[in-house]
Amino acid sequence: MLSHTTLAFLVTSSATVALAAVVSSDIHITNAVLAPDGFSRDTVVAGGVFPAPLIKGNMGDEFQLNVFDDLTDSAMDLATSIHWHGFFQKTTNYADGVSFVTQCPLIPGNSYLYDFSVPGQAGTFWYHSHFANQYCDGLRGPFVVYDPNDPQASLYDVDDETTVITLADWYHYLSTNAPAIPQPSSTLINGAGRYSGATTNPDLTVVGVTAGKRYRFRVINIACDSYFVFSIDGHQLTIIEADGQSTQPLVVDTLQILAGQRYSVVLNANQSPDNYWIRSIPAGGTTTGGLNSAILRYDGANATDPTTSAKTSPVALVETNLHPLVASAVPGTHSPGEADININLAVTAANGLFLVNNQSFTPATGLDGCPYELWKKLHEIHLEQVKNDKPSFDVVGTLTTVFQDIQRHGVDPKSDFAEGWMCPIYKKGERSDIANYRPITLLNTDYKLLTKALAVNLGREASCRGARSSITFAWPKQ
Ligand SMILES: [Cu+2]
Repeated sequence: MLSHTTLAFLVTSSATVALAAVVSSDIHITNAVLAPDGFSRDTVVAGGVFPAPLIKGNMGDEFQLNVFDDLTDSAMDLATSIHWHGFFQKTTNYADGVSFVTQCPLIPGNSYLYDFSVPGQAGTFWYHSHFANQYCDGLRGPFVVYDPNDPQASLYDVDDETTVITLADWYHYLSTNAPAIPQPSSTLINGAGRYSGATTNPDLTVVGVTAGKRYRFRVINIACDSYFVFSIDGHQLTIIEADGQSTQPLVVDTLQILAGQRYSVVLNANQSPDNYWIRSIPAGGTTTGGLNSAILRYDGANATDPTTSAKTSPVALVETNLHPLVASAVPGTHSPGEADININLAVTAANGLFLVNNQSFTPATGLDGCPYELWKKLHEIHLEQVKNDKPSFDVVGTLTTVFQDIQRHGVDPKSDFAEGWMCPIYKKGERSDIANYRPITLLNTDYKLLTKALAVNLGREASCRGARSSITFAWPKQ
């Protein structure tokens, strides 16, 4: 059967918003050895599985997703952050999850509470690591916001975790070892697939249906790179949603779906109870030997591979034929170049970089962005701790150097650290004293010991107050 892990949720009613709820969950990011296509590799995953567990809620809900960085495998990235793909995050940028843009990444042993609401948004979304290329190592999963008053509810009978279909590319090397032009080793449908040249053929995903019922399949391309042409033998697909936008129903045989895109399609299980190939074909791919495939199995059908064929002249999705269910007003005159303000974006490439109007994004480094140098140092210290249970080098000396560096750069702590991460340390009874210090956030309670050591060394008393698992050390200004 289709297997989707669903996060254990704590859902509580909110007194302030009618019908809205708070959806709370702890999400642990860990390293795991997985073999979704039969080939074992180290991964970075949420909840220990690929794809990551389904997160679900209803339109208008508030999500409180507490992400824990429990990573230990330094062959891959140890820092992390999570982006919730498709949500507007109006007034909640801090929950958007983009490392070095809207937040500093988490480092091992820390957690970060992503707290956001999704007013007016319902449909099919997903979530993934937004630190370097880490999501290619496995940290990606589905996110569905149901509309209890879905205007298209009459078009389908089943819409639950069994009808979520994730399409992924999969790599047999770590993202940290990827070649300049990565090529996927296989593709996975709901976390199962086969690769070319394998000596054993692992089981493919089976999507079960009952004859006479109509299913809302939420198809999500969670690939790092690949696009897929998706189809189900013997059945038409009625598209009713694209990327969180309800659409007027559009009947197709196949649809091309690019990385990050989502479509809801209604499948009417109106064929004879049997097995049918589900195909998700990347560029240049085939479905020979069960590659890029899963199985649609009717109740009562034998547990065997399908013998069906793809349609020879399928009706493919033409995106311009898709129209929103409810037209939204568009400002300006509805023709090219007639907007109130026209902004030209010339996208080019040079020296391996993409450029927009001749500019390329440069991630913030050093103390101008995230306190990267500090972050790296703390990271090293933490690694030492992970390995040895206690640091094997001169912690006080190292931290002193780091702090001096920071002092030299004149970092404004307010702009460098989200306030919620602060847990100020100050001399007992001298809270106002903090103004004379540059607080440095030493993430994780593990650093309490280090901080105390340093505090003792400096003859200062260390204490920690605050809700989060971070600790701030105040270094005196000169
Ligand atoms: Cu995304």
